Amino acid sequence: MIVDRADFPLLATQPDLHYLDSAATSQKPRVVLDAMMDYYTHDNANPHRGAYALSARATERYHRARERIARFVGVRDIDRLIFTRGTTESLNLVAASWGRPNVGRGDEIVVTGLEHHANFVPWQQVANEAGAKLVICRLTADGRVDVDHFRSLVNARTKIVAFSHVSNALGTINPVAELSAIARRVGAVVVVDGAQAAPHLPLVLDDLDVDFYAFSGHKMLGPMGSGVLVGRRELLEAMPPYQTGGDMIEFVGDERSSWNVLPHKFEAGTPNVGDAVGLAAACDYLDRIGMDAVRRHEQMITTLASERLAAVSGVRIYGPPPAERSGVVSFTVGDIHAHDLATILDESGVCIRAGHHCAQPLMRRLNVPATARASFYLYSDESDVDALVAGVEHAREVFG
Ligand code: C6P
Repeated sequence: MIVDRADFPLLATQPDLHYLDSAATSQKPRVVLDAMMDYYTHDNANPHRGAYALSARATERYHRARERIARFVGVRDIDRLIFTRGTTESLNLVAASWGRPNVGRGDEIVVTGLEHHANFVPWQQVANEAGAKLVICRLTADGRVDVDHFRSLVNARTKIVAFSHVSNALGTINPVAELSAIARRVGAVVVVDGAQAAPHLPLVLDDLDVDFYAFSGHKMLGPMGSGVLVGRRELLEAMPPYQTGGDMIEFVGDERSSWNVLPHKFEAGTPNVGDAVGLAAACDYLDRIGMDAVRRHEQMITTLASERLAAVSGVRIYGPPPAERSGVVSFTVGDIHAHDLATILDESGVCIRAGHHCAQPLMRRLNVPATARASFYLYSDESDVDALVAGVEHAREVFG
């Protein structure tokens, strides 16, 4: 553990809990809860609207939160950082506002077999509606994107390539720069699902040659309901709005309307200031620890968990070697169903996720109905690994 468990009220008050489901959502440090409480206690008003000091303060806090989060992910032009409800909404925004108007009959969209449904189904929908083709890149036996196959799929008909930076189900870290360079050669738009990367890897998005990058606040110590889309300015400016209503308009005529400037064009309605403030506080907390230290810690704990689990008879681990994975260990234990395993582990306070992890195309390719997934974060430690391994051994005894 590289942080004090006492920083996290839920973990501090439940000392016997082994929370190994941080890829689903992270626990929240007190500083995040305090920042939100402070906003609602002192500065809460509807921003951008009221002509009074309190509303101006709310507007200022929203703006400062955007600046802080942009700095955390290495984005200088803060207007290209759009607040959303999470990765799912960010990706649906791109599919609706860039995909629908730009993808036509005969075009192709390339995704990979690793994708979370949030980066698969929106593209499937765009393709089906447009009469375009969804092309799915193969994986290697150890759960990486087969880059040669990817290269062979990308051609003059490819309008969009969409892939995850880090797989939620296997933890595979994809070679973003290499994949985006392949897409660039044919002028395809590059969409990256960063839901499992932003919380765990140091990021400088200005240095990544991608058009859209999506992530969720709640997986990186921030509140649920906070999320981000970072887009290329020229594309965002040319795109129609995703939703219409208050805040996102410049002028509303009886027949036509015009749109506000970025980022407001894509933030219709009352903004979620409290959650943006909470996510900014999460960025402060993560930067104090240092994302390099977060990554090192997760590599250590994931390697330890993988080695210890692999030594249990019947355990099969999916995905690349631990050094090339984020803090995820996806595994099966003999014939024991992942849900039964999760139930047994829960009896000893070990929280893991079991199932298809919203990645059914991947499960089909792995030829398993479900896996058990333990996922780690900066508050995980060796006692969590001990409890996980003991629980798995116990499950083996129970199920013979
Ligand atoms: N994965 C998991 O347990 P939202 O729900 O919008 O915050 O994030 C969706 C999403 C998109 N892409 C990836 C790679 C993800 O991991 C997730 C969320 C959670 O793996 C819940 S299914």
